[in-house]
Amino acid sequence: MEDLRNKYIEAIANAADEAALEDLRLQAVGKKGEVSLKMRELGKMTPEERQVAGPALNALKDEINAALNAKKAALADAALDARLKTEWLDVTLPVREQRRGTIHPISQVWEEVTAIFADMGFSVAEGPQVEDDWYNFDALNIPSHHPARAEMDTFYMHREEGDNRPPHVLRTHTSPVQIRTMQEKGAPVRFICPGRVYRADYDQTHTPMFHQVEGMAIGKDISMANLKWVLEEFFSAYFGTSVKTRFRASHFPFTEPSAEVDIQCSWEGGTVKVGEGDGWLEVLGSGMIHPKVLQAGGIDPEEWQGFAFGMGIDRIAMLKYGIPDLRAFFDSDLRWLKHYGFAPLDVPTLHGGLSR
Ligand code: 2NM
Repeated sequence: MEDLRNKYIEAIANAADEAALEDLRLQAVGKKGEVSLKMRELGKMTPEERQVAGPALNALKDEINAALNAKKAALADAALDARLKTEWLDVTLPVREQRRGTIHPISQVWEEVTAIFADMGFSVAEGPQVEDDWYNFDALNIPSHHPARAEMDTFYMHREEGDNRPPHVLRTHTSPVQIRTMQEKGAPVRFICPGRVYRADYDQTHTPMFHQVEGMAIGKDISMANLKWVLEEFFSAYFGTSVKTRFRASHFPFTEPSAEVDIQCSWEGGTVKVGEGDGWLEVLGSGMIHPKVLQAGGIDPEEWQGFAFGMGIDRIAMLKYGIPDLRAFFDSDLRWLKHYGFAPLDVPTLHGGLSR
């Protein structure tokens, strides 16, 4: 019995894992284990022999079971220790640097423009980017045969075969929003429409999606004189310095008369500086809203008149912030955004400053 005890106690102490322990348990105290077989022999013994061997065998069985349980717990502890070593975490290390996003220059300029016009009493209107061709063209006095429809490189959204209704288009300007807003609000009215517009054009100075802000003011006696003041006020606030404008006669289907507007600038040293010098830079189209356009907006041209204008947000963003390449606006390059982007939560206002 002493040999049996030594054999198992030693084997249990040396067991490598739980599977080996289970094998030993079966060999020793399982149903057909060595200790169990010995216990079966008790019946053949004399009562005297049994009185000695019985308790001894029971004690041996208990000792082996205890050794098995203790070794099992020790193996589990060792496994946990090993795992904790590999999963060790140094909570005293400094945290990783927080990545902070920036406000895209287009978003910044969009907000700046909105703040300046809001200060002059203009509200903001928005509308769909997928438009009826009536709102995008007809309502703006651009008839179906007009070359502008082709020239504008419109993205047409063709209907299913056999459906002869006119196609939808991706709006080529924000003017359709102006028609919708005239219809909704009537006159007098004063608002701007900033937004994304689409033309199938891609080169150094054109992207197929870009940003525009158009504006209009309608009243009983609104004139080009009011337009000139509003635009000079706008550009001076936007560039932070007094800016002269120059109006040149032009033609648009939706305005009559029409004018292209240049802003004063200097061209010294290969860089453009707005608000100084005697050079000019074209940045805007404008005019008195055509009577047919007022009519399309549900406003009586015999009673009301007004001005309208349109300019590129991306373009004036490049001018103000010295951004040389238009296409970089839409590359989503984080290094570019870090360089040209603006502090989040630093919302442009006239009292707090348009930008930092
Ligand atoms: C421009 C140039 C000139 C314009 C016209 C209208 C409307 F809705 F009254 F017809 N909105 N915007 C307009 C006029 C836009 O962009 C270069």
